[in-house]
This record gives sequence, structure tokens and C-alpha cells, in this order.
Amino acid sequence: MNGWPADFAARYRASGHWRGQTFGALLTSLATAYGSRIAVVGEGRRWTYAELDERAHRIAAGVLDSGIEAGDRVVVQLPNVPEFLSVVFGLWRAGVVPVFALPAHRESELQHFVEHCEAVAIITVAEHERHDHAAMARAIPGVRQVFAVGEPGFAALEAATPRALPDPDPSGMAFLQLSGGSTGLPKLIPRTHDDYLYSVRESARICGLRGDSVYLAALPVAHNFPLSSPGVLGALHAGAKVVLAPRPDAATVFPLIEREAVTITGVVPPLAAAWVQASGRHDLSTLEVLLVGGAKCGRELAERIGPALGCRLQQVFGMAEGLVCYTRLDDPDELVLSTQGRPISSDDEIRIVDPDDPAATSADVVPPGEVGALLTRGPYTIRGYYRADEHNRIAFTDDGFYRTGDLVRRTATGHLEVVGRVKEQINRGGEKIAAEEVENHLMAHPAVLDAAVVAVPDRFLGERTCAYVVPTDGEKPTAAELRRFVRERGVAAFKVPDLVQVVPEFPVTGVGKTSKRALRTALTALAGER
Ligand code: AMP
Ligand code: DBH
Repeated sequence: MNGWPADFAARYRASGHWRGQTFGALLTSLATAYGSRIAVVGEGRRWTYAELDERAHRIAAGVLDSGIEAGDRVVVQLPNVPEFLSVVFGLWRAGVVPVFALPAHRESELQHFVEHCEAVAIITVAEHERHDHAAMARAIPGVRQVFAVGEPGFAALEAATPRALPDPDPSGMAFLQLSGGSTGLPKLIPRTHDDYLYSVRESARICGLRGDSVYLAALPVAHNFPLSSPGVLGALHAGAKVVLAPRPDAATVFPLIEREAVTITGVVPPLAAAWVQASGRHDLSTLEVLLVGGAKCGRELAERIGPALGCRLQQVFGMAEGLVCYTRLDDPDELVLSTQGRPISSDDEIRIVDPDDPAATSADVVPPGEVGALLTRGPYTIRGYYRADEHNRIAFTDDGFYRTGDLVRRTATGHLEVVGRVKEQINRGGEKIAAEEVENHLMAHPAVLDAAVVAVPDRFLGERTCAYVVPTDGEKPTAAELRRFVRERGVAAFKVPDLVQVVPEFPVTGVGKTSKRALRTALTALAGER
């Protein structure tokens, strides 16, 4: 199912990338090696590797005792709490497949995840940021069970008696990660123990993680970046300490960096800018590396990070579908400031192809140094989304390359510079929004005839969303009403359009399609006037 062809799989095994180890087995060996070391700090609690190991054993048993079976899917919507780790390792040990929802997701997204993978349960938190997650989860149709951290049902999972469990297949689906997507609803990304562990292991090495490193998760930990680049998993792999920050703002994070002697963390560019602004009041001298990624880190910001925060900048360009690029810690400054890094693996295959042809094949490469659309294939890049045959025919080439939708240029050193994108997605400070998903919500409004959602340049976030709306003949809807309408349909707050423009009609392209390029140009002109 959606797997790598046998000859590729054999090659990745032969080169030692895929080692046949599961995450559950990894935790067992970590607990054996570093039992009494602190593994995770969060919410005032500190668990050693031995404790995390035991909690994961209990949760694995508790989940199976509750009737959930190996192979079942369970949506996990947890904020940055230590239970994220005990739950996810517990599910992995039980052979149950976690689906990583973000804390910002609401009814519409959760329902889609549950339906799409026929999830049997949701593991969430009773309340977070004044939102009743447990009630939200219980209202999702088709969910048999909801376990919420802070409620007795979850405590029962944690109190189960550990027992020996068969180790799941390391080459099978370990979890479903989310894609920001560019069409309709978010796609689900099937990752295996073998492929993900390879990217985690190499990320830990490339980011210089050691046993005495302290990794701080500032972004929501279920996101691929703080989970695996090198993330909490990379930190644990190295026997380091993980610190979970409840929120990413400087006022929350800086005291934690000081108190826990944090050495490495990762942020999106707007957060990096906010941290640079706020620096000076706290002792951040333990910080060695700041990873910046998720959206393009401009040169100006890149130059300010080292001096302001007293650490080395490491740019990261990654995607939940697989490919992750890093600038290396010993790269010349010029490359660190001006590129988004080079791939983890020498087996990551990169093709930069004709950007004007959405059906360009891996053979349609542009001349060296020119901008093109990035295609990639490799030992930790999926060959297809989960249960999405139709979309996969567009999103992957016949020979298995993933069409990232990103526009890049490659330097002679093999580093990639991200210069834009061809996919219909808005990158709102690292939060990805599929234009079509928001358009569909708007079109559900009775006064909306047509909608087109595009990115508008923003000084702080890089991009914000603007929804152009053509009304039906009746009364014109107001911008405020449409924004409220989208919010009330139960979507993540970051997807609610920042701007709404009601217009009589859309500009069209030569073939009669809505010209999003013309809409964007109009907006850029508008932004220039303000
Ligand atoms: P997703 O597929 O939702 O995991 O989002 C991955 C996408 O985020 C990439 O395809 C890029 O469009 C974007 N992205 C991630 N890191 C960077 C970066 N450092 N610079 C520019 N874009 C990035
Ligand atoms: O944006 C991303 O999805 C991302 C950014 C940095 C990512 O998935 C990653 C590193 O692994």
C-alpha cells in the first residue's frame, strides 16, 4: 500500500538507512541506556527515560484493554504536554496508528481525519487555551471512545498493567502525519518506523545533538518540524532532555531556556523575529543552535539571529511528506544566510523541473542554477498519500517523485534556495492553508456565488490570506460576517481569512479560469498603498 517498490526498499535496507527498528523498540533501548536521565520536562513535571518507558508500556496495555486493536487508527490531539510522548510511544508499542492533529484543529478537521481513516478513538486533553477539547472530540460522529488527559478515562489507561507485546512491523505504517495540502481537505501522510527513524537519526546527527543537549519544543509538538527535525524524537534518540514549552512566545520560552539550560530549539520565521526583538532581558547563553524553517527565512532576519540570540542559525526546509534539508553547522556563513539547506541523505533524489508545466516529468529538468519546481524521491519521502489514489496521480510522477509544489534554485554546493511555490497554498508564518479548503467553506454561505483565496504579502507573517468573494444577486455579505461564518464552521483559527474583498467578478485567464495571479497582483498593489 503506497509503499516503495521492492528494489528501492532493498537498496535503502542495504545502505543501512532502514534498520528494522520500531519506535517502541527504540524507547526500550533508550530506557536501558539512560534510565535515570531526565527525558522530558513539561507542565512542572520531569520524567526520566525509565518513567517514560514505563508509562508508554502501561498506555499500550491500557489502549489494547479498552478494545482498540493493533492496526486501528486513533486521532491524537495533544498540546505540548509530557503525555504526548507517553501516548504516542504507547500507541506505537500497541501497533495502533496515531493520526497527528494539531491543537488548533476544530470540528471540521477532526471529523475529516476520523472519517478519512476510520479512526476508532480520539486521545485529547480535557481543556486547552480555554477550549473544551474533550467535548469537541465527543461530538465527532463515528468515534467510539474519547480519552482526555485530565479525565478518569485517561488515568485508567495510565494505570493499566504492562504486559509483553509483539513488536509491530517496522516497515509498516507507524502513523499518519498531516499535510498542509493545496487541494480540498488536508491529506494524510503514511510514515513507517523504518523511514521516519532514518530521518530522525540523521537529523539528530546533522543538528549536533548529544546526550547533554537540551531540546526545547516551542511549536506544537505534533507538527513534523518539532517532532522530527530533529525535534523531540531526535532529542530522545540522542539521549538528550526534551523541554516542552506550553506557548512559543518569548515571555514563556526565554525563562525556560534559562532555567533548563536549553541548547537547541526550532521556530518559524515570525517567531524568530519576535525572539530577536525580545532578546536582551534573559540569559540565553546556553543556546547553541536555533533552527528556523516552515517558511522562508529572509536574509535580513537570518543575519540578525546570531548576534541577537548568541547562537548559530540552522535553516531547515522540510515537509511532512518526507524530504528535509538543513544548512550544516559547519557550512560557510554565506550559505547559512542565503539558502534553506541541502537534503539529509545522499539518497535523496532532487529534480528541478519546468515550473510552467504542472505535468513536468523528472526528465524535464531546467539548466543548473535556474529556478524550477522541486520534485523529490528518497528513503524517507512517501510514494503516495493515504487513501488518495486520484490525488496521488497528480501529486507524484509516474516514477515516484513527489511534486513538492515549491520553486527552488540549487547552488553548486547542492544547497536549495526556496524562491516561491506553484501550489495553491498560503504559508501563513509556517502554517499552511490550502486555498481550496477555505474557498469551499466560503462557498457554503448562501450569499456567496464564488470565492478565491490568495496570499497577500505581510511584513510579520510573510503571508496572510485574502478571500475574494463574488456575491449572489441578493444582499452583499460583509467581510466580518463571512469571517465569522468560516470560524463557526469549526475550522482552525489560522484558516479564517485575514482579509475579505467582495468584488463583482474575478479576472479570468486566457482559458477562462479565475486568474489568481491577477488577484495577487491587485493585492500587492493594495498592500503597497497602505
Ligand atoms: P507540509 O507539506 O504541510 O509539511 O509543508 C511543507 C511545505 O512548507 C514545503 O513544501 C514548503 O512549501 C514549506 N516550507 C517548509 N520549510 C520551508 C523553508 N525553510 N522555506 C520555505 N518554505 C518552507
Ligand atoms: O513546514 C514543514 O512542514 C516543515 C518545516 C521544517 C517540516 O515538515 C520539517 C521541518 O520537517
